Amino acid sequence: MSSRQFLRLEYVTSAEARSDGWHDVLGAAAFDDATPDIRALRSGGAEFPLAHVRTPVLGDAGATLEVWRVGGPVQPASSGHVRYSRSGDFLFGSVAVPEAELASAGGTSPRTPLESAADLAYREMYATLAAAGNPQLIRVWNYLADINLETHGLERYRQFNTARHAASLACGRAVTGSVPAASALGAAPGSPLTLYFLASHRAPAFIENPRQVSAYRYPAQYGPRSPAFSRATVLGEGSEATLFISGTASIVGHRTLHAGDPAAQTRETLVNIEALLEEAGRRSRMEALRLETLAYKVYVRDPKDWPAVRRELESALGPAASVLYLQADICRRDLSVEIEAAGGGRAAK
Ligand code: 3EB
Repeated sequence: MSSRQFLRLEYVTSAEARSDGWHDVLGAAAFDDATPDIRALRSGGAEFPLAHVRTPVLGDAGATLEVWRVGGPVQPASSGHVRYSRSGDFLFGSVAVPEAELASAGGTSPRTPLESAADLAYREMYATLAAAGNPQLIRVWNYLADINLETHGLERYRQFNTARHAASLACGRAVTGSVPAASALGAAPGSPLTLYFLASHRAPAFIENPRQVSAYRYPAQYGPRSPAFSRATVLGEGSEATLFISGTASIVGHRTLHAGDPAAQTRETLVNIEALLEEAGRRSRMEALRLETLAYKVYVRDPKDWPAVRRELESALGPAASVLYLQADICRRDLSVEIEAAGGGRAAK
């Protein structure tokens, strides 16, 4: 049988999106204010889960969709705050939890509204996975408003880490080692906590970066609970492998390098990504993936840094690479840029 299915990633502008076929879309994320486009998609019969992420798109592409396609028929469903779809071995889900919904949950609650929202989102995500036969999380994207703002005595990114850690343990999930690739970024003020995720019944390879301390082993100076993510995951082997590179930044060991120099941060980040490509190739007998063949999402904190960041990427990847630039706050104040990537499968051939 081995009806091997491949995940295929595309970034499409909303203008391109209207003319596309949607039958093989497992799930998608819309960046920037794509609300009218979402309505058009829905009225056109598109039923796949769609995360709405409020991070401005840099440049003039306008609202952009990140589209994950599979080979076969897709079954959409929902449960609580989770909208999800399954196709063969894959599950894609999207969850949005407004913090205001949780703010009245109880005056004596020891949790902040964000912690309550993250706790609920993660529990519902894990419950969805459990109901689907417990596939493994491969990749999670997390977006939260005011990520660097301190409230209740703790930066909101650190509150998020506290809740992710607790909810994962409570649901019997790993917080070190076998943890998904991830990104965690800021979103426009007032945005609900928004996650989307990919899961599979096959276990991925969990890849760490030899140049970096594993995020789940960060020392306590970065917050009371460490972020629970792997530097990358690889699903499948050889020419059928798909590589998911987590949000990657100018961090060596556990320290930020090149604070205040976005071009140098971009170069250091690319060195980290190359180290991950090498590790992934070694660990999963993948065809050597080259930097130029991946699809990238680049988060720039300050739009004025975008030209410098783009110059570095164009010189490293060439002009033809697939790169979506977004404005987003990053989880350490001294980071100006963060880059995630995915690639492989058929596209790598
Ligand atoms: C870092 O390397 C940068 O908390 O899920 C990157 C990817 C980062 C994922 C997360 C955080 C997360 O620590 C920040």
